[in-house]
Amino acid sequence: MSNQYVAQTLETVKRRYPGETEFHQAVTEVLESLIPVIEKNKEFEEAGILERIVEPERQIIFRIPWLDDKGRVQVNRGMRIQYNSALGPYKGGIRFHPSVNTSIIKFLGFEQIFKNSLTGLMMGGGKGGADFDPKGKSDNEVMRFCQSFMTELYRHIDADTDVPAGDIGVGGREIGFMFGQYKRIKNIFHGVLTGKGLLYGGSLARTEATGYGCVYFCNEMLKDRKSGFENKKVVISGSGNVAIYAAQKAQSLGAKVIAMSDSSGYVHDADGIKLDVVKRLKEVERKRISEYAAEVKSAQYTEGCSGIWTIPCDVALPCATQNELDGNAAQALVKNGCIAVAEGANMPSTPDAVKVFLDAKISFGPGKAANAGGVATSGLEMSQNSQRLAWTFDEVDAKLHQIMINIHTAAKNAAADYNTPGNLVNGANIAGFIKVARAMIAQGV
Ligand code: NDP
Ligand code: 2IT
Repeated sequence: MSNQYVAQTLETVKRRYPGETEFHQAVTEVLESLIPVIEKNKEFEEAGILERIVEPERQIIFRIPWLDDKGRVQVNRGMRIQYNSALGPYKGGIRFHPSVNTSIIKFLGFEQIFKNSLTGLMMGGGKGGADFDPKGKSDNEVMRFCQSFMTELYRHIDADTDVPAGDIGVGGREIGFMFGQYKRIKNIFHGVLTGKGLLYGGSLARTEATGYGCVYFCNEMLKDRKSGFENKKVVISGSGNVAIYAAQKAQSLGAKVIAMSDSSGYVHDADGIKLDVVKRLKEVERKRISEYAAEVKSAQYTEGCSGIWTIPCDVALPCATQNELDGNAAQALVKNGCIAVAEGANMPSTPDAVKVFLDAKISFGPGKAANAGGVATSGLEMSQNSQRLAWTFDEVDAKLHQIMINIHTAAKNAAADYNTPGNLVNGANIAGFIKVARAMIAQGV
């Protein structure tokens, strides 16, 4: 299926931003799945919605100078892309990783628009980051870096303007340092960041939310197949925030998690991953996943990441990074009997892999739907901060669970309405897009 308006918009994006491959990939997937919507609703083309929605409202790129422990000057590059504010303040994480560039932050910011729309909460889309590598840095170095990052960023954000949170390389420690610097400069204590510590305005269940939400979403997909997590073998890539809490929730629903990874390699533990060991190694000691196999005799460690998808499993949850699961990996999963894949990470499956999953008619939950529980719970943190109240873990978790059920239903219904029943890629893109597009029309050009 092709459409001239969609094709022209894609061509403009590629011409204007040459070489931004991840950004092109994300825009191509969304725009192609919107073709039936664009053809049925002429007002979107008349209002120029596509050419407006692909272009960020604002991009801020800045220098981050800081002093390392030896007193040497270091310089990183930071950015915040304020993508779309039709539904609320810009909202989305900050990533600290050496690979960060405008292509990656723009693909993430673009996806975030539709993800945030799917949550049903009042949040626009944005993303930020820096090419800083927290690995091997002391706590003091991380603190000085975070302070320098916020010394520029503070003037562009606010609780009702743009509310950043964590992503790869940014967890509770980094959010604490950034919050402290914001408060020092602005002399305001309010919810300008989410994922804060529980002592100073954080929400219970935000740490668990992305992983839990991904499993809640996957559970809905499994229910549609008259199945569930009980006794399922689950492979999870990554061993960071999302992966750890996806594993925890899957185990609590009766699944056996048999493999996890980091950017160096993966561990396979046929007896079932001992999550207390992973949590200590990763959350407390900041060590490599290879250490797990050194401690746990039933586990084997393999160097390199892609082999994890050749381990036979019923459910796969890619929770590490973009394009970590390619067409060959997808074929291996399908051949080995995998029935469901839910993306905890953003865009972890390549377009080839997505095609393999959809063609094989296994259940496939795309990231902007399946991992929306993190930002949804950030939205709940914003609500609690505005009210100056704190809800219990169970209250937040119940709201998160219901939001994930609602997102699944919305994506499923949109897929069916536009003649691709079961295709949650189309369904999530369509359901997320329509709300943003209608809000943009209502607010004028
Ligand atoms: P963390 O930094 O906590 O963990 C990231 C994990 O992924 C680590 O195990 C890391 O390994 C691995 N990883 C990172 N980069 C690569 C790479 N290039 N190749 C292989 N493995 C890699 O981040 P999160 O768990 O927060 O984020 C994981 C994914 O989930 C990302 O795609 C993020 O955008 C997405 N996400 C996160 C949300 C959140 O609330 N945190 C919400 C929604 C989505 P290593 O330690 O070796 O680098
Ligand atoms: O990709 C994501 O949705 C996140 N990193 C979480 C964003 C947020 O604002 O909580």
